[in-house]
Amino acid sequence: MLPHAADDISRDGKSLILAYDHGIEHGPVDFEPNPDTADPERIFELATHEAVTSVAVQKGLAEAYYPAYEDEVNLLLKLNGTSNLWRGEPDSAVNCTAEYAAELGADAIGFTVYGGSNHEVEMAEEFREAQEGAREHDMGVVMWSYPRGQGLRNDGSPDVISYGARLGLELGADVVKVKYPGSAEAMGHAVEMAGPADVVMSGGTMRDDEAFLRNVSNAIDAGATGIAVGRNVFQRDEPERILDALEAVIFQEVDPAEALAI
Ligand code: FBP
Repeated sequence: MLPHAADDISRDGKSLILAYDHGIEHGPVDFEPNPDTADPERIFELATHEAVTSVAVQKGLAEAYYPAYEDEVNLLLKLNGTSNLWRGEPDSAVNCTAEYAAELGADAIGFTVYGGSNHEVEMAEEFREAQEGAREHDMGVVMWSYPRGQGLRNDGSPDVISYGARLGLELGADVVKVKYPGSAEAMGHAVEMAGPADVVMSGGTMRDDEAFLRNVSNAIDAGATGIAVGRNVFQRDEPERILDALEAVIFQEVDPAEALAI
């Protein structure tokens, strides 16, 4: 395995990013299944679980909560993000610079690029600035590569997801986060297109334990290095239990049924 700038947010080449930017991206509705999770403290506590290799948050949460957790948790600071109140063509406001992320103690930066959107050109240019800033400060770069917008009829198709993975490589991401394309074979193609960049799948909407873990296991078998997951952890009644199972599936490569029985 090649050494790269995202080693600080992985363990043995694998990663579990606990994503918690939902308060901006989707709004309070995402906390309804488990109301305690509206409190960021609960998520930072969860991020101390051994399975979690970093927590992905926006600047405001990092400023308020990270100082108390900096010895126990790796910070992946999301530099852009837009609320669900926005109704335009997919776009994401740059809310933080790489320089300020470094000041806050970030180990890596996260950045969304909506390839295919009317705003793709400007987003790629913003990504360039963030990526080069991260390199200056020795931080890893994680791209949320989510092609969507204007002409894209099916943003979850395997071809589109592989193209998203390739965009990440071409633009200089260390880790590319893509939607699960529906099968191990399709994930394998995305991994191949990403070359030396790591590919992690995004968790998506809530699924039952075994179906969710089966997708994760298929992704790992296909060469993905982990997951960036939010709702499938914090919307569960017992988030720690699914983190225990994810630890087994991702880092020990245990079969999902067995992982749930541990
Ligand atoms: P989930 O595991 O909850 O899907 O979180 C991953 C993530 O990429 C978040 O970082 C982000 O807020 C959300 O999904 C965006 O999901 P979508 O683009 O489907 O609204």
